[in-house]
Amino acid sequence: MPRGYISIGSNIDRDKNIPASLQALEHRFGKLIVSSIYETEPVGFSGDLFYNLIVGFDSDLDVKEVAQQLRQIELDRGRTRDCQKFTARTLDLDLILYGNLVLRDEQLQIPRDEIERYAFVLEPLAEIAPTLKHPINHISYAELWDKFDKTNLKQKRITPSWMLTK
Ligand code: PH2
Ligand code: MG
Repeated sequence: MPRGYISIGSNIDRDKNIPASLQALEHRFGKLIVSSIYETEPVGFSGDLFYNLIVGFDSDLDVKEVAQQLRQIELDRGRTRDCQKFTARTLDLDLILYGNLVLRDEQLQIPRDEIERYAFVLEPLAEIAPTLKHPINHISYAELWDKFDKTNLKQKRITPSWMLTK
């Protein structure tokens, strides 16, 4: 059964949308492996700070079906699909990895290039899957994070109050 990893981000109503997304993901995919939450500066635009995290899950669903479920959870959280990558969002759920699958078509890119490009994806991924290797370059996420250029890095681990009561 492949293990998938989802990158989660929100910078609108994040203290509502992140816990709601975790509940919805657990409902659909069962037990989750959940990273710490990182508070991050928006990359590519200016605006409110994000919460970003990564969750892992095990599933036998087809990858397209998983992606469809993620789109539905985003819509349930009031996401509008205006196709703007660099804008504020209530909830962004990106499937970044699905086992060792390598897939590129109009809808899906697995593994997502963002794993190596963005600290808000790589740091939480390295936290929960340090020894796992990237399916294309075969380098572990711990090593990729170790080598990542951290100058001007604007993110920190935080513990929102709703996490303490979980
Ligand atoms: N997502 C983007 C663009 N910029 N910046 C942060 N900090 N976190 C994100 O999740 C994010 C972003 C496009 O999806
Ligand atoms: Mg995204």
